[in-house]
Amino acid sequence: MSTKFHDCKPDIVLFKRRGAHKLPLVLRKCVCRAFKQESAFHDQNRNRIDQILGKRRGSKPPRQKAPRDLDVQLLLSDHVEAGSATAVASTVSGNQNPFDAAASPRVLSDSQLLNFERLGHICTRSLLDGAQVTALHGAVQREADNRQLVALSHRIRVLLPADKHVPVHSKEQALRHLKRHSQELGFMQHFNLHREVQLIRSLVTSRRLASVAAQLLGERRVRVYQDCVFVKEPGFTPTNWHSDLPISPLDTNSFVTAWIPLRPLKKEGDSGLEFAEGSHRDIAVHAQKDGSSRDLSDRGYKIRSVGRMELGDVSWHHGWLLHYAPPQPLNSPPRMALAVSYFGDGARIRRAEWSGGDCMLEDKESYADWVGPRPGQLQRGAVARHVLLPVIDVR
Ligand SMILES: O=C(O)CCC(=O)C(=O)O
Repeated sequence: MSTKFHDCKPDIVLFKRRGAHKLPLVLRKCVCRAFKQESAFHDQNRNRIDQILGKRRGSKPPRQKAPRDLDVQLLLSDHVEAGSATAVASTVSGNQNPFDAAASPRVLSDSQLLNFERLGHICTRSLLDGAQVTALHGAVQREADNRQLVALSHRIRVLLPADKHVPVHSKEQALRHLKRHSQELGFMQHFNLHREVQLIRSLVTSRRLASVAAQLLGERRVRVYQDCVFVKEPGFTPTNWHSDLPISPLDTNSFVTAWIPLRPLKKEGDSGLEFAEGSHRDIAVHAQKDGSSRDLSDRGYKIRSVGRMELGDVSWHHGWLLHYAPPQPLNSPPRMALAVSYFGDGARIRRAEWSGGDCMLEDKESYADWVGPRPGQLQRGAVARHVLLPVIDVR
């Protein structure tokens, strides 16, 4: 990357005039670095230039630096190299959020950003403190135990819409019904625990987590779309290939999910995520009949598993990236992962339903409170700004 900035120099003026946010992230970083280096060059050589021009040092008041484009300032202060971490960290000083108290925001490397752009996923190792994840596990487990029947009714509504009124009396009865009538059990889901549990709210609104989302998306403000706990009990079937954005009501490309296993996951013998690399850039795949094309064998994607994950590791995938998870083996304990999805502030709600239709059902539970015709809800086409979509400003 560092040898490439010269190529970008002529674009600097254009870049400033047009607004950095309209360029792809990798190009923005490249141009931004060129801009930084160009300014440093002028600062270092100003005395020499003044001598050549016959000017005497100190004879004139020092020249004011030209005010920089706001986006450039953001990229510089947000930027990944030494020194910038302090700038980012200073914005969180005094913050009581326990996840931010434990560590300052993680600054992503160029190769992580590039991998996310090209492949659609990355894993940030040890992003969270292991002991905090263990505490989260306890809090999530308590909620999940209380909500099991709600989650199973939701699963019946999604997988067997015609049976949506079937009463759910017990876990065993609901699982029997699902296994008898659907091939696809996959998981149980618990949505938006951050609305109930302070520790989870602290995590999803922490700069520790949200600043990674913002860097990956090239945003300065991100909103929490939802959190969702995915529980896969031993013997639960695969999570089918899908991408997250068609299931959401948002009209955006700026969407990322942090997937946080709540116990360490083995490479073999646990149901970790697998990704169809580059599929987030494959527009043609969405022209398939169901919008998600479950048979990927002829599309040439490289399938990559997230592999072993330790406590505190976080896997990130783009909203259009196709992903899957294998069955949870019978001889492994349940696998529980907290998925937190963020989107760039300013996204709108899609005007029309996604043509895939039924896949909208899965997240409906999550967004039903803020999308709709009732007072206080957002209409289609509106900017998705709502008290139920917490915003995090990572500047
Ligand atoms: O944990 C799983 O099995 C599915 C997770 C998922 O699809 C997601 O986080 O987007």
